Amino acid sequence: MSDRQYPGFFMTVEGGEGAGKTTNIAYIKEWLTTHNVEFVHTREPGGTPLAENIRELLLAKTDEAIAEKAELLLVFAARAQHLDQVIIPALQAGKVVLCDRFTDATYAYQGAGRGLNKTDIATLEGLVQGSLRPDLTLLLDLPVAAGMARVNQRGDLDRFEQEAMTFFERVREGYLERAAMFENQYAIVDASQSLEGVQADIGVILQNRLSAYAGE
Ligand code: Z5A
Repeated sequence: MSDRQYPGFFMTVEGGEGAGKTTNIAYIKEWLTTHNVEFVHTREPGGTPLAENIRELLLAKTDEAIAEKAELLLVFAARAQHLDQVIIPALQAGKVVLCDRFTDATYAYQGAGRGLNKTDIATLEGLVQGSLRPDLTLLLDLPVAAGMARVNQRGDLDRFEQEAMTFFERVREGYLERAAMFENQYAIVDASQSLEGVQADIGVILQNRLSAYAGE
């Protein structure tokens, strides 16, 4: 749970390649607007000009390979800025923060995917976030092959999207492992369903978890 010194609600959306985050975040924003919920939509890596610059460094395909620990530190540098400038002020103001990826992605991609030490990730998490954790993490889950089939239709792939299937299998397992460990934080949605089915499930979750923030 997030540090309840903040009156707002911290919601993150996670998932592997082709899980439909962008598509479903658009649906969530529509739901929040319809229910008169005051919210801030943001993303990681990114969310501020400085953090967006770090995002570009992380996603660009360059000749110089990024060392895994450099990647990890860049992710947390962007996060520190994002928390300071955007997330914490919004939570302090009592708003719902809808964040496209957060630290669970670091455990999944840098931890499970790259094989970096989870204790090191936890140390950085504590340094950058203190006790702040998402109140709700919506995990859009689907088999890797199905997700990749959707992504491959998109054309130009970024530095992460070029990884091997085995990397994405580990990422998926990493997310599912965290969902099992933090049952109160996570809501898993079967993202292999039709879009209508996925959004019906998301609607139920939002109704259950966010009605207290609705302005009806
Ligand atoms: N990263 C990291 O390593 N460590 C960290 O700590 C953080 C991030 C925070 C950028 O993320 C990268 O950063 C990410 C991990 C790393 N690696 N990658 N790749 P991002 O979130 O910006 O990028 P993304 O993963 O590509 O997300 P996305 O753009 O939202 O893509 P998506 O989940 O695939 O969503 P989509 O574009 O909505 O859907 C893909 C396609 O599927 C699209 O054509 C849809 O129309 C279709 N779709 C969606 N849902 C359905 C259903 N239900 N049925 C059929 N078709 C569907």
